[in-house]
Amino acid sequence: MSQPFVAILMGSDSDFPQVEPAVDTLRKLGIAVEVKVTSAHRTPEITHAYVKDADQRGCSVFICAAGMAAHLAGAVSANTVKPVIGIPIDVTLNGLDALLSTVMMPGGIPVATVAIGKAGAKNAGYLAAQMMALADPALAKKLKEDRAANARQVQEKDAALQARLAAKG
Ligand code: RP5
Repeated sequence: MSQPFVAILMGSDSDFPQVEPAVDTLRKLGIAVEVKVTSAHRTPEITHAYVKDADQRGCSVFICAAGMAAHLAGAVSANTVKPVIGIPIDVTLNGLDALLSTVMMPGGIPVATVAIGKAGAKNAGYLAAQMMALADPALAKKLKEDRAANARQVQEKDAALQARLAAKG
């Protein structure tokens, strides 16, 4: 059986700077990733064919990023019953256009929509990993360790801030 992987689709290569944290997060957790530029509007047939093919090859979760009238996540969800996570990209209107286009799906075709831009992309990576961890105890352990490391970093930052404030008197 082929290795499970996450497919990250984006509507344009111009989306990549905001999508990159999703790639980094998944790679940090040791999850295989495929990244593809394909558009719901500009390359609908290629998008459809890729989703069907990736689904059959063992894609566990699809992450879809698009800006403006962002229909990519919805178009992907229409063609698979694998979980689909949508990242609204900030191109125009501060990303609000993409947020509403991604999140407001009709009943029966879900898209789990994360925050606009880079923070959303990071969370898309974590959310996909958490979904995969339901059937992968080793991955669940990595995620718990990652959370603990994050908490330690916050505590260290707090300690540094307290030290700076104390030094000011
Ligand atoms: C969307 O249109 C893409 O996802 C991108 O966010 C936006 C603009 O694309 P480019 O004109 O930069 O290729 O479909």
